[in-house]
Amino acid sequence: GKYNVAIVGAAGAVGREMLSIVQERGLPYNELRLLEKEDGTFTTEDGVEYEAIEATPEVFEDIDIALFSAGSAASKKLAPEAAKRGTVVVDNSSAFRMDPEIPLVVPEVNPEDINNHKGIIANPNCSTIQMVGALKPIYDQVGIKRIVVSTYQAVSGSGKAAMDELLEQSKSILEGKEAKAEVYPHQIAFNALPHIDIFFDDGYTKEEMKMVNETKKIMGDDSIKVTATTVRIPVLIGHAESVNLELGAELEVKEAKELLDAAEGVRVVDNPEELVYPMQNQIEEIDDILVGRIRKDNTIDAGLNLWIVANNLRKGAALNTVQIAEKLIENNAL
Ligand code: 11C
Repeated sequence: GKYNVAIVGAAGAVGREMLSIVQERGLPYNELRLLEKEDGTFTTEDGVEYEAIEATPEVFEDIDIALFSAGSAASKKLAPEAAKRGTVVVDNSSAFRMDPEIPLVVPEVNPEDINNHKGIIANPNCSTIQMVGALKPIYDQVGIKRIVVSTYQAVSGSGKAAMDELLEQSKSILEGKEAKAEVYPHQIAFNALPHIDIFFDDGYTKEEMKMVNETKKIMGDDSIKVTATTVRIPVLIGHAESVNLELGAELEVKEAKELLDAAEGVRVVDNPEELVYPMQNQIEEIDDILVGRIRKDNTIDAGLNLWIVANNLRKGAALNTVQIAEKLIENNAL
């Protein structure tokens, strides 16, 4: 069968990726309805002009699957309206992720949770997706007691305006002019900001707590200890993560590589002799989660260090939502 599919927030950084991935992967749609804050057109990087219509509750009437990436406020308002009308929503915002009634899914990690939906499925945060995707095969083999993660995140995680800001600031600075900061509280060009999303009273940021809480929910294991430091760096696309693990049992580097290489959606890029390791400037067209710098942490009994890189707009967002939609269709779970 064919399905009516909607993309909410189609003109945004993630929405545009959804649009191209839906077409690229051949999601069997009948109509692809592009929705935005208001009626209008937008042009993608390949020069194609698209028309978007205003996202109102009524436009979901005949929609089977809606991919949402228009921010939490839009999701909170419109996702329940869509679900009420029989649409299955795959929501990329943080609005519903920690709701115990709503599945939070990475298809390579917890595909079975898809079938428990009541109209809304949440897509995890980008930095969480790439971490759990890489850690799942290791977790299944030896268990994971504790995760210490530091991130190096691209500005596209904040949307298109932040990408423009990085480019404009870089240009201004190279021309000896003043750099204007609007999206971020400080200059991001030639800088690193240890601050993503809002701060809580205990000093952690919301991005850090997403990594802690979403990891436990997706892995279905509250006993995993997670501590995170999330940092914005002047890269356009691609998040990197330094991950230190305390495992349930010893795992040799060779075995870790074999496990990761065999896992769906994961690729080992690790050959220090040839100076080969995952890098953010190689990730623009890549769907896989890349893992390198795999080495033992000999300061603890069963320690392992990894460097994980993925495309935050694709696997971290748009691709994962489309993969959830594919599973919904495959499982007859609409
Ligand atoms: C960032 N992780 O890189 C964020 C973007 O919870 O969906 C995604 C925010 C979210 O800024």
